[in-house]
Amino acid sequence: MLEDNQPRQTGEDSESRNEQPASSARRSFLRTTGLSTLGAMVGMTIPFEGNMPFGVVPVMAQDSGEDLMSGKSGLTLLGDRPLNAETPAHLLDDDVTPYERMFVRMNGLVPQTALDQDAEGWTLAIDGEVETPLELSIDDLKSQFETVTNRLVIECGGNGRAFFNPGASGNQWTTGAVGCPEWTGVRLADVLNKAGIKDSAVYTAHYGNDPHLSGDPDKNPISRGVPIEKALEEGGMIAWEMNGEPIPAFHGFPLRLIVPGYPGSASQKYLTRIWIRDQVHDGAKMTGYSYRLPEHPVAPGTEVPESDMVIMTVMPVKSLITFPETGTEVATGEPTEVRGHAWAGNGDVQAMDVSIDFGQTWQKAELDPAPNLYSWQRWRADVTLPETGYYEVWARATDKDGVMQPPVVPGWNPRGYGNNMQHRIALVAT
Ligand SMILES: Nc1nc2c(c(=O)[nH]1)N[C@H]1C(S)=C(S)[C@@H](COP(=O)(O)O)O[C@H]1N2
Ligand SMILES: [Mo]
Repeated sequence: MLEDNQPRQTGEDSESRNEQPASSARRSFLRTTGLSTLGAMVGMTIPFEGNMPFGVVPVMAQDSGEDLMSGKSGLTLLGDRPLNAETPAHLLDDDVTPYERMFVRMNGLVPQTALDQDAEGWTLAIDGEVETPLELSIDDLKSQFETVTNRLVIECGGNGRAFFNPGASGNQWTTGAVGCPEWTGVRLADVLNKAGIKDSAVYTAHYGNDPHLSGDPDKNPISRGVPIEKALEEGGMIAWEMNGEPIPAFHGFPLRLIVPGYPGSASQKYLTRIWIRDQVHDGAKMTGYSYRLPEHPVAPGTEVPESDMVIMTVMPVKSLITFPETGTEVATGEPTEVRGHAWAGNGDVQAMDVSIDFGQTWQKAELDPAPNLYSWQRWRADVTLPETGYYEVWARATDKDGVMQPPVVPGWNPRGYGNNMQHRIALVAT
Protein backbone atom coordinates (compact mmCIF):
# COMPACT_ATOMS: atom_id res chain seq x y z
CA MET A 1 0.00 0.00 0.00
CA LEU A 2 1.29 3.41 -0.87
CA GLU A 3 0.57 5.30 2.26
CA ASP A 4 1.48 8.87 1.75
CA ASN A 5 0.28 9.42 -1.73
CA GLN A 6 -1.52 7.61 -4.44
CA PRO A 7 0.05 7.79 -7.88
CA ARG A 8 -1.99 9.69 -10.39
CA GLN A 9 -4.16 7.23 -12.19
CA THR A 10 -3.89 7.09 -15.92
CA GLY A 11 -5.21 5.10 -18.87
CA GLU A 12 -8.64 3.71 -18.32
CA ASP A 13 -8.92 5.74 -15.17
CA SER A 14 -8.56 9.02 -16.97
CA GLU A 15 -12.28 9.51 -16.63
CA SER A 16 -12.15 8.70 -12.98
CA ARG A 17 -13.13 12.19 -11.96
CA ASN A 18 -16.59 10.95 -12.80
CA GLU A 19 -16.29 8.86 -9.69
CA GLN A 20 -16.57 11.93 -7.54
CA PRO A 21 -20.11 11.52 -6.26
CA ALA A 22 -21.76 12.54 -9.49
CA SER A 23 -24.22 14.90 -7.91
CA SER A 24 -21.27 16.99 -6.75
CA ALA A 25 -20.68 17.91 -10.33
CA ARG A 26 -24.14 19.40 -10.33
CA ARG A 27 -23.76 21.89 -7.58
CA SER A 28 -21.99 25.10 -7.31
CA PHE A 29 -19.06 24.83 -4.95
CA LEU A 30 -16.93 27.62 -6.30
CA ARG A 31 -18.36 30.64 -4.65
CA THR A 32 -15.59 32.65 -6.25
CA THR A 33 -16.78 32.00 -9.80
CA GLY A 34 -20.53 31.77 -9.40
CA LEU A 35 -20.52 29.01 -12.02
CA SER A 36 -21.72 25.47 -11.47
CA THR A 37 -18.94 22.91 -11.06
CA LEU A 38 -19.33 21.78 -14.67
CA GLY A 39 -19.47 25.37 -15.81
CA ALA A 40 -16.33 26.11 -13.84
CA MET A 41 -14.59 23.22 -15.59
CA VAL A 42 -15.10 24.86 -18.97
CA GLY A 43 -14.94 28.42 -17.71
CA MET A 44 -18.41 29.46 -18.89
CA THR A 45 -22.10 28.86 -18.38
CA ILE A 46 -23.51 25.66 -19.92
CA PRO A 47 -27.06 26.64 -21.01
CA PHE A 48 -28.25 23.03 -21.40
CA GLU A 49 -26.43 21.76 -18.31
CA GLY A 50 -29.70 20.42 -16.92
CA ASN A 51 -29.88 17.99 -19.85
CA MET A 52 -26.45 16.48 -19.33
CA PRO A 53 -26.64 12.85 -18.20
CA PHE A 54 -25.60 12.16 -14.62
CA GLY A 55 -21.81 11.93 -14.29
CA VAL A 56 -20.91 13.21 -17.74
CA VAL A 57 -17.86 15.48 -17.85
CA PRO A 58 -17.81 18.15 -20.59
CA VAL A 59 -15.51 17.19 -23.47
CA MET A 60 -13.69 20.46 -23.16
CA ALA A 61 -12.82 19.67 -19.54
CA GLN A 62 -11.71 16.10 -20.00
CA ASP A 63 -8.07 16.63 -20.84
CA SER A 64 -7.26 19.66 -18.81
CA GLY A 65 -6.47 19.18 -15.15
CA GLU A 66 -6.55 22.92 -14.70
CA ASP A 67 -10.27 22.88 -15.09
CA LEU A 68 -10.59 21.05 -11.81
CA MET A 69 -8.69 23.85 -10.19
CA SER A 70 -11.17 26.57 -10.88
CA GLY A 71 -10.23 29.80 -9.18
CA LYS A 72 -6.71 28.52 -8.72
CA SER A 73 -5.19 28.98 -12.15
CA GLY A 74 -1.44 29.38 -12.00
CA LEU A 75 -1.06 26.46 -9.63
CA THR A 76 0.70 23.32 -10.81
CA LEU A 77 -1.61 20.32 -10.80
CA LEU A 78 0.20 17.22 -9.53
CA GLY A 79 -2.79 14.90 -9.68
CA ASP A 80 -6.54 15.04 -9.94
CA ARG A 81 -7.53 11.96 -7.99
CA PRO A 82 -6.80 12.79 -5.31
CA LEU A 83 -6.58 16.46 -6.14
CA ASN A 84 -3.15 17.93 -5.42
CA ALA A 85 -1.76 21.22 -6.65
CA GLU A 86 1.12 23.46 -5.61
CA THR A 87 1.88 27.15 -6.03
CA PRO A 88 4.87 28.58 -7.92
CA ALA A 89 7.05 30.66 -5.56
CA HIS A 90 6.42 33.99 -7.28
CA LEU A 91 2.67 33.55 -6.72
CA LEU A 92 3.18 33.26 -2.96
CA ASP A 93 4.26 36.88 -2.49
CA ASP A 94 1.18 37.96 -0.48
CA ASP A 95 1.60 38.28 3.28
CA VAL A 96 -1.74 36.49 3.65
CA THR A 97 -2.13 33.71 1.10
CA PRO A 98 -5.38 34.23 -0.81
CA TYR A 99 -7.63 31.31 -1.77
CA GLU A 100 -6.44 31.46 -5.37
CA ARG A 101 -2.82 30.82 -4.31
CA MET A 102 -3.31 28.26 -1.54
CA PHE A 103 -1.99 24.78 -2.38
CA VAL A 104 -4.41 21.85 -2.22
CA ARG A 105 -3.59 18.49 -0.74
CA MET A 106 -6.37 15.88 -0.73
CA ASN A 107 -5.76 12.31 0.40
CA GLY A 108 -9.28 11.28 -0.54
CA LEU A 109 -12.23 13.01 -2.18
CA VAL A 110 -13.64 16.44 -1.43
CA PRO A 111 -16.76 15.69 0.66
CA GLN A 112 -20.19 16.54 -0.70
CA THR A 113 -20.97 18.75 2.31
CA ALA A 114 -17.98 20.93 1.45
CA LEU A 115 -18.85 21.10 -2.25
CA ASP A 116 -22.36 22.19 -1.29
CA GLN A 117 -21.13 24.51 1.51
CA ASP A 118 -23.68 22.70 3.64
CA ALA A 119 -22.93 22.89 7.36
CA GLU A 120 -26.45 22.00 8.47
CA GLY A 121 -26.31 19.99 11.70
CA TRP A 122 -22.50 19.80 11.70
CA THR A 123 -21.05 18.74 15.04
CA LEU A 124 -17.59 18.27 16.45
CA ALA A 125 -17.11 15.51 19.01
CA ILE A 126 -14.38 15.68 21.65
CA ASP A 127 -14.17 12.31 23.37
CA GLY A 128 -11.88 9.65 24.77
CA GLU A 129 -9.61 10.52 27.69
CA VAL A 130 -11.63 13.56 28.80
CA GLU A 131 -13.67 14.34 31.92
CA THR A 132 -16.70 15.52 29.90
CA PRO A 133 -17.12 14.41 26.30
CA LEU A 134 -18.41 17.30 24.17
CA GLU A 135 -20.61 17.42 21.10
CA LEU A 136 -20.32 20.97 19.78
CA SER A 137 -22.20 22.65 16.97
CA ILE A 138 -20.49 25.45 15.10
CA ASP A 139 -22.71 27.89 16.99
CA ASP A 140 -21.54 26.32 20.27
CA LEU A 141 -17.95 26.94 19.23
CA LYS A 142 -18.77 30.53 18.38
CA SER A 143 -20.71 31.23 21.58
CA GLN A 144 -18.82 29.23 24.22
CA PHE A 145 -15.23 30.16 23.40
CA GLU A 146 -13.26 33.26 22.55
CA THR A 147 -12.95 33.81 18.80
CA VAL A 148 -9.42 34.48 17.55
CA THR A 149 -7.90 35.31 14.15
CA ASN A 150 -4.36 34.28 13.29
CA ARG A 151 -2.14 33.87 10.26
CA LEU A 152 -0.89 30.32 10.39
CA VAL A 153 1.43 28.52 7.99
CA ILE A 154 0.30 25.17 6.65
CA GLU A 155 3.08 23.25 4.92
CA CYS A 156 2.89 19.68 3.67
CA GLY A 157 5.49 17.41 5.27
CA GLY A 158 6.44 16.31 1.75
CA ASN A 159 7.08 19.83 0.41
CA GLY A 160 10.44 19.67 -1.42
CA ARG A 161 10.18 15.94 -2.07
CA ALA A 162 10.91 16.44 -5.79
CA PHE A 163 14.55 17.26 -4.97
CA PHE A 164 15.33 13.96 -3.24
CA ASN A 165 17.95 11.71 -4.82
CA PRO A 166 17.24 8.83 -4.97
CA GLY A 167 13.71 10.06 -5.46
CA ALA A 168 10.81 9.25 -3.20
CA SER A 169 7.36 8.12 -4.29
CA GLY A 170 4.45 10.44 -3.68
CA ASN A 171 3.43 13.86 -4.90
CA GLN A 172 6.45 15.55 -6.42
CA TRP A 173 6.08 18.82 -4.53
CA THR A 174 8.82 21.31 -5.35
CA THR A 175 8.55 24.40 -3.14
CA GLY A 176 4.87 25.29 -3.30
CA ALA A 177 3.04 23.05 -0.82
CA VAL A 178 2.92 25.88 1.68
CA GLY A 179 0.78 28.90 2.40
CA CYS A 180 -0.14 31.28 5.20
CA PRO A 181 -3.83 32.20 5.16
CA GLU A 182 -5.58 34.02 8.00
CA TRP A 183 -7.79 31.72 10.03
CA THR A 184 -10.69 32.59 12.33
CA GLY A 185 -11.97 30.19 14.96
CA VAL A 186 -11.27 29.15 18.52
CA ARG A 187 -8.16 27.98 20.31
CA LEU A 188 -7.79 24.21 20.26
CA ALA A 189 -6.51 24.31 23.85
CA ASP A 190 -9.64 26.15 25.06
CA VAL A 191 -11.89 23.43 23.64
CA LEU A 192 -9.76 20.59 24.98
CA ASN A 193 -9.56 22.22 28.41
CA LYS A 194 -13.33 22.60 28.50
CA ALA A 195 -13.64 18.86 27.97
CA GLY A 196 -11.01 18.37 30.69
CA ILE A 197 -8.00 16.37 29.61
CA LYS A 198 -7.35 13.36 31.84
CA ASP A 199 -3.86 12.42 33.03
CA SER A 200 -4.14 9.30 30.89
CA ALA A 201 -4.21 11.38 27.66
CA VAL A 202 -1.27 10.76 25.35
CA TYR A 203 -2.23 11.71 21.82
CA THR A 204 -4.99 13.29 19.75
CA ALA A 205 -6.72 11.50 16.85
CA HIS A 206 -8.37 13.62 14.16
CA TYR A 207 -11.28 12.71 11.91
CA GLY A 208 -12.95 14.42 8.98
CA ASN A 209 -15.86 13.45 6.74
CA ASP A 210 -13.95 13.28 3.43
CA PRO A 211 -14.53 9.96 1.63
CA HIS A 212 -11.70 7.52 0.97
CA LEU A 213 -10.71 7.25 -2.71
CA SER A 214 -12.23 3.77 -2.83
CA GLY A 215 -15.57 5.18 -1.74
CA ASP A 216 -15.53 2.63 1.11
CA PRO A 217 -17.36 4.41 3.97
CA ASP A 218 -15.45 2.35 6.54
CA LYS A 219 -12.10 3.75 5.44
CA ASN A 220 -10.59 7.13 6.25
CA PRO A 221 -8.33 8.79 3.71
CA ILE A 222 -6.28 10.21 6.57
CA SER A 223 -6.56 10.37 10.35
CA ARG A 224 -3.56 11.77 12.12
CA GLY A 225 -2.87 13.18 15.57
CA VAL A 226 -0.31 14.97 17.70
CA PRO A 227 1.11 14.52 21.22
CA ILE A 228 -1.34 15.94 23.76
CA GLU A 229 1.29 18.47 24.91
CA LYS A 230 1.43 19.92 21.40
CA ALA A 231 -2.37 20.08 21.17
CA LEU A 232 -2.52 22.05 24.44
CA GLU A 233 0.21 24.48 23.40
CA GLU A 234 -0.44 28.01 22.11
CA GLY A 235 -1.18 28.18 18.38
CA GLY A 236 -3.60 25.36 17.62
CA MET A 237 -7.00 26.38 16.29
CA ILE A 238 -10.35 24.98 15.25
CA ALA A 239 -11.29 27.35 12.42
CA TRP A 240 -14.44 28.07 10.43
CA GLU A 241 -13.13 30.95 8.34
CA MET A 242 -10.19 31.34 6.00
CA ASN A 243 -9.36 34.93 5.03
CA GLY A 244 -12.65 36.20 6.45
CA GLU A 245 -14.87 33.80 4.46
CA PRO A 246 -16.30 30.38 5.28
CA ILE A 247 -13.48 27.90 4.61
CA PRO A 248 -13.57 26.96 0.90
CA ALA A 249 -14.39 23.40 -0.15
CA PHE A 250 -10.81 22.38 -0.89
CA HIS A 251 -9.54 23.66 2.45
CA GLY A 252 -11.89 22.04 4.93
CA PHE A 253 -15.40 23.53 5.00
CA PRO A 254 -17.00 23.95 7.48
CA LEU A 255 -14.43 23.27 10.23
CA ARG A 256 -10.76 22.53 10.18
CA LEU A 257 -8.09 21.92 12.71
CA ILE A 258 -4.81 23.79 12.43
CA VAL A 259 -1.82 22.52 14.34
CA PRO A 260 0.83 24.98 13.22
CA GLY A 261 4.49 23.98 13.24
CA TYR A 262 3.70 20.34 12.53
CA PRO A 263 3.36 18.71 9.10
CA GLY A 264 0.21 19.91 7.31
CA SER A 265 -1.27 16.44 7.67
CA ALA A 266 -1.92 17.16 11.36
CA SER A 267 -4.31 19.94 10.35
CA GLN A 268 -7.43 17.87 9.67
CA LYS A 269 -9.93 19.36 7.23
CA TYR A 270 -13.72 18.72 7.38
CA LEU A 271 -13.22 18.14 11.14
CA THR A 272 -15.86 16.01 12.88
CA ARG A 273 -14.06 14.47 15.84
CA ILE A 274 -11.04 14.80 18.06
CA TRP A 275 -10.55 11.60 19.99
CA ILE A 276 -8.17 11.89 22.92
CA ARG A 277 -6.27 8.65 23.19
CA ASP A 278 -4.23 6.93 25.90
CA GLN A 279 -1.67 5.82 23.33
CA VAL A 280 -0.03 7.13 20.18
CA HIS A 281 -2.70 7.30 17.47
CA ASP A 282 -2.58 4.59 14.82
CA GLY A 283 -5.07 5.99 12.28
CA ALA A 284 -4.68 6.18 8.51
CA LYS A 285 -1.22 7.50 7.58
CA MET A 286 0.10 7.46 11.15
CA THR A 287 1.88 4.11 10.77
CA GLY A 288 4.40 2.40 8.51
CA TYR A 289 6.43 4.91 6.52
CA SER A 290 3.82 7.66 6.40
CA TYR A 291 5.02 10.98 7.82
CA ARG A 292 7.87 9.13 9.50
CA LEU A 293 11.60 9.65 9.41
CA PRO A 294 14.46 7.24 10.20
CA GLU A 295 15.33 7.47 13.88
CA HIS A 296 19.03 7.81 12.98
CA PRO A 297 20.45 9.43 9.83
CA VAL A 298 20.85 7.04 6.89
CA ALA A 299 22.80 7.18 3.62
CA PRO A 300 20.62 8.15 0.65
CA GLY A 301 18.80 5.12 -0.75
CA THR A 302 19.11 2.99 2.40
CA GLU A 303 16.28 0.54 3.00
CA VAL A 304 15.15 1.45 6.47
CA PRO A 305 13.22 -1.16 8.47
CA GLU A 306 9.79 0.03 9.55
CA SER A 307 10.75 -0.41 13.19
CA ASP A 308 13.42 2.31 12.81
CA MET A 309 10.94 4.92 11.59
CA VAL A 310 9.70 7.59 14.01
CA ILE A 311 6.83 10.06 13.66
CA MET A 312 7.75 13.40 12.10
CA THR A 313 6.90 16.26 14.46
CA VAL A 314 8.23 19.85 14.33
CA MET A 315 8.77 21.21 10.81
CA PRO A 316 12.22 22.67 10.05
CA VAL A 317 13.09 26.34 9.44
CA LYS A 318 12.45 27.44 5.86
CA SER A 319 12.07 30.38 3.51
CA LEU A 320 10.95 31.28 0.01
CA ILE A 321 11.98 33.97 -2.45
CA THR A 322 8.65 35.20 -3.77
CA PHE A 323 9.89 38.26 -5.68
CA PRO A 324 11.12 38.63 -8.33
CA GLU A 325 10.10 35.60 -10.35
CA THR A 326 13.01 33.30 -11.18
CA GLY A 327 14.64 34.21 -14.51
CA THR A 328 13.85 37.93 -14.25
CA GLU A 329 16.21 40.37 -16.00
CA VAL A 330 17.50 43.15 -13.77
CA ALA A 331 19.71 46.19 -14.27
CA THR A 332 23.45 45.64 -13.71
CA GLY A 333 25.00 47.66 -10.91
CA GLU A 334 21.72 48.87 -9.46
CA PRO A 335 19.98 47.75 -6.29
CA THR A 336 17.25 45.19 -6.96
CA GLU A 337 14.72 44.28 -4.30
CA VAL A 338 14.34 40.60 -3.51
CA ARG A 339 11.84 39.48 -0.90
CA GLY A 340 9.91 36.55 0.47
CA HIS A 341 8.77 34.81 3.63
CA ALA A 342 10.45 32.77 6.35
CA TRP A 343 8.93 30.44 8.93
CA ALA A 344 9.88 27.70 11.37
CA GLY A 345 7.97 24.90 13.10
CA ASN A 346 9.45 25.87 16.47
CA GLY A 347 8.33 29.51 16.39
CA ASP A 348 9.88 32.73 15.20
CA VAL A 349 12.70 32.96 12.68
CA GLN A 350 15.59 35.03 14.04
CA ALA A 351 17.61 35.87 10.92
CA MET A 352 17.47 35.86 7.16
CA ASP A 353 20.42 36.10 4.75
CA VAL A 354 20.79 36.12 0.98
CA SER A 355 23.73 35.34 -1.30
CA ILE A 356 24.31 36.28 -4.95
CA ASP A 357 27.57 34.34 -5.32
CA PHE A 358 26.45 30.75 -4.75
CA GLY A 359 26.82 30.95 -1.00
CA GLN A 360 30.38 32.32 -0.81
CA THR A 361 29.24 35.48 0.96
CA TRP A 362 25.95 36.38 2.58
CA GLN A 363 24.21 39.64 3.27
CA LYS A 364 21.65 40.19 6.02
CA ALA A 365 18.08 40.69 4.89
CA GLU A 366 15.58 42.81 6.76
CA LEU A 367 13.18 40.51 8.62
CA ASP A 368 9.79 41.66 9.91
CA PRO A 369 8.52 40.29 13.22
CA ALA A 370 5.73 37.72 12.97
CA PRO A 371 2.25 39.28 13.37
CA ASN A 372 1.44 36.25 15.54
CA LEU A 373 3.11 33.00 16.54
CA TYR A 374 3.44 30.54 13.60
CA SER A 375 2.76 33.13 10.90
CA TRP A 376 5.40 33.42 8.24
CA GLN A 377 7.55 36.55 8.38
CA ARG A 378 8.26 38.95 5.54
CA TRP A 379 11.93 39.49 4.62
CA ARG A 380 13.50 41.76 2.00
CA ALA A 381 16.96 42.72 0.78
CA ASP A 382 18.47 44.88 -1.96
CA VAL A 383 21.02 43.02 -4.04
CA THR A 384 23.34 44.60 -6.60
CA LEU A 385 24.64 42.40 -9.39
CA PRO A 386 28.12 43.71 -10.26
CA GLU A 387 28.42 42.78 -13.96
CA THR A 388 26.21 41.40 -16.71
CA GLY A 389 25.46 37.69 -16.72
CA TYR A 390 23.77 34.87 -14.82
CA TYR A 391 23.27 34.98 -11.08
CA GLU A 392 21.39 33.04 -8.50
CA VAL A 393 19.91 34.41 -5.33
CA TRP A 394 20.03 31.91 -2.51
CA ALA A 395 18.04 32.55 0.65
CA ARG A 396 18.70 31.16 4.11
CA ALA A 397 16.60 31.47 7.28
CA THR A 398 17.85 30.79 10.82
CA ASP A 399 15.48 29.63 13.55
CA LYS A 400 15.46 30.78 17.16
CA ASP A 401 17.89 28.04 18.17
CA GLY A 402 20.46 29.12 15.57
CA VAL A 403 19.62 26.25 13.20
CA MET A 404 19.81 27.32 9.56
CA GLN A 405 18.67 26.04 6.21
CA PRO A 406 21.25 23.88 4.43
CA PRO A 407 22.25 24.45 0.75
CA VAL A 408 21.47 20.82 -0.21
CA VAL A 409 18.70 18.34 0.65
CA PRO A 410 19.18 17.40 4.29
CA GLY A 411 18.48 14.05 5.96
CA TRP A 412 17.52 11.74 3.10
CA ASN A 413 14.55 9.58 4.11
CA PRO A 414 12.52 6.96 2.26
CA ARG A 415 9.37 9.06 1.71
CA GLY A 416 11.00 12.42 1.05
CA TYR A 417 9.86 14.50 4.04
CA GLY A 418 11.21 17.63 5.64
CA ASN A 419 13.35 19.06 2.83
CA ASN A 420 14.21 22.58 3.98
CA MET A 421 17.09 23.26 1.59
CA GLN A 422 17.70 26.89 0.63
CA HIS A 423 15.44 28.26 -2.07
CA ARG A 424 17.26 29.53 -5.18
CA ILE A 425 16.13 31.75 -8.03
CA ALA A 426 17.94 32.86 -11.19
CA LEU A 427 18.48 36.53 -12.03
CA VAL A 428 19.96 37.81 -15.29
CA ALA A 429 21.83 41.12 -15.10
CA THR A 430 21.68 43.11 -18.33
N1 LIG B 1 -9.73 15.66 6.10
C1 LIG B 1 -8.53 15.84 5.56
N2 LIG B 1 -7.67 16.68 6.14
C2 LIG B 1 -6.45 16.89 5.62
C3 LIG B 1 -6.03 16.19 4.44
C4 LIG B 1 -6.97 15.32 3.83
O1 LIG B 1 -6.70 14.69 2.80
N3 LIG B 1 -8.20 15.17 4.42
N4 LIG B 1 -4.77 16.40 3.95
C5 LIG B 1 -3.78 16.88 4.94
C6 LIG B 1 -2.51 17.25 4.34
S1 LIG B 1 -1.45 15.97 3.98
C7 LIG B 1 -2.14 18.57 4.17
S2 LIG B 1 -0.60 18.98 3.65
C8 LIG B 1 -3.10 19.66 4.44
C9 LIG B 1 -3.32 20.50 3.18
O2 LIG B 1 -4.18 21.57 3.43
P1 LIG B 1 -4.82 22.39 2.22
O3 LIG B 1 -5.31 21.43 1.18
O4 LIG B 1 -5.87 23.23 2.81
O5 LIG B 1 -3.70 23.24 1.64
O6 LIG B 1 -4.36 19.19 4.88
C10 LIG B 1 -4.32 18.06 5.73
N5 LIG B 1 -5.63 17.77 6.23
MO1 LIG C 1 0.62 16.86 3.45
